[in-house]
Amino acid sequence: MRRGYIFQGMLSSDQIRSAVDAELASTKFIDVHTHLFMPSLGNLGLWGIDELVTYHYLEAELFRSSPVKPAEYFTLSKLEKADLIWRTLFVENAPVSEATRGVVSVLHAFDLPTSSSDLKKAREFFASRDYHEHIADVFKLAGISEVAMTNDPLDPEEAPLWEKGAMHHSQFHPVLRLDRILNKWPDHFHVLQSKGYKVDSELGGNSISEVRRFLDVWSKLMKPVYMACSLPDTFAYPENSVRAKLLTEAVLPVCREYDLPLSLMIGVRYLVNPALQLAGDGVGKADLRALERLCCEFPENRFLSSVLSRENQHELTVYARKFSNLMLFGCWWFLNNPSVVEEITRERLEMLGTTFIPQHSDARILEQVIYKWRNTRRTLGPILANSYDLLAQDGRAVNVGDIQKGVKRLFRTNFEHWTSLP
Ligand code: FIX
Ligand code: ZN
Repeated sequence: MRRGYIFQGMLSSDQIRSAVDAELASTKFIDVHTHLFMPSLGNLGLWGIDELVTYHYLEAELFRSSPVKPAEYFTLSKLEKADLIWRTLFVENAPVSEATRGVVSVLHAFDLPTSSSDLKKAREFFASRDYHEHIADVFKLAGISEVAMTNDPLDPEEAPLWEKGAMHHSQFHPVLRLDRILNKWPDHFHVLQSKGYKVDSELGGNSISEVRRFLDVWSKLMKPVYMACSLPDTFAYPENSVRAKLLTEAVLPVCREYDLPLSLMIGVRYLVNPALQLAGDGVGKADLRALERLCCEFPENRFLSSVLSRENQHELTVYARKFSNLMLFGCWWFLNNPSVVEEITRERLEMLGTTFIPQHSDARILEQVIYKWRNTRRTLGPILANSYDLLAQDGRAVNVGDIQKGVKRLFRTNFEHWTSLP
C-alpha cells in the first residue's frame, strides 16, 4: 500500500497519529505464532466459514447461550455445529464479543452479508475460492507477509507428511513444537522407540542423546525458525523432573547447535473443563522465576516468551529488562482483547521501548488473520502514537523515519533478527 502522506521534518501531534496509522497500515507484519499450515500439509490447514464459526473460542461462548450440552454438541456434523453457533451467537444475539465480531469482520472484508439468518451465501463464496489465490488474498487483507506455524513431530497425522517430504512455502515458517515430548513424555516416548530411538520413560541409558538425535533429525527435516512449547501454570525450574532434564540436556543444546530460539508459552491450566475439549483450557498465574533461572543459566540460548495470565505481565516485562536473551511476544489467547492488549502494550513500550514483539494472531483458521491483525492495528495505533507524542512533548522532534523504523522493528525486524530469518 502506498503511504498516503508526505510529512517533512518535525511532526505535530496530529501528524504523528496519521503517520503511525499509515505505517501500521502499509507495513506487512510477520505473524510469529499461528496454527496455520503450509498448503503441502493439506487438510491440516483449516479455512472457510464453517471452520471460522466453529472456532473453539466460539464453542465456549455457545454453551453460555444455548441449552445444548457439550456431549450432544460434539456428536453433530461440522455443518450442524456451524449452523447452531451461527443461529445462537450471530442471529439470536448481536455478536459483540471479540471472537464473534471477528467472524463478522471477515465476512465484511469479502463483501459478504453479515446478518444473514443462515450461512448459505458464505458457504457458496468460500466453496468458489481457489485455495492458493485465497491464501494470497487473505494475507493481503491481513497486511502480513508470512506466518510461523506450529508443527508437531509426534502428531500422527502431520509427522508422516513431513517424512514424505512436504514442500516448504516461503510464507509459512516451520516451528518445531515440543509439548508431547516435554509435557507428556510418559505418553509419547514409545513413539520414539517405535522409530528406533533407544529411549525409556525414566530417561535412562542413552535416552538423552537419542532425544537429541530425534531433534537433530527433525531440525534438518522441518528447518524450523524456532522451537516451542506451551507450559502449565505450575511449570517450575530448576526441578528434579523428566521435563527439566529433557529441556536442559536435550532441547536447549540442540537449539544452540542450530542457533534456534526456544519459545516458552507459560500459564495454561489444561482442560479445566474437559467436556469442552479444545475449548476447555483455562489460565493460571505462573511462577516466572522458572523463566528467570533459564534465561540466567543459559545465556547462550535465546528465548521467546508469552505468558497467559494478565497478572504475570508486568513481571515478565521486568524480566525482559534483565535478560537480553529474552524476547517477549504477543498478547496470548485470553489476553488478546483490546482492554488487555492496551494495558500490556503500554507497559512494554514504557519499559522496553520497541524491543519486543507486540502481537501474534494464534490463528487456527486462515481467515482469522484478517480480523486479528485489523484489531491489532486499531488498538495499537493510538498507543504507539502516544509514545511518540510524549517524546515530542518532552523536547525531541519526531520525524516519519523514527516511526517507520519503530513500526518495522516491532512487527518485523525484532523477529527476523531473533530467528535469523533470511
Ligand atoms: O498452545 C498454544 O499454542 C495455544 O495458543 C493453543 O493451544 C490455544 O488453543 C489457542 O489456540 C489459543 O489461542
Ligand atoms: Zn497457539
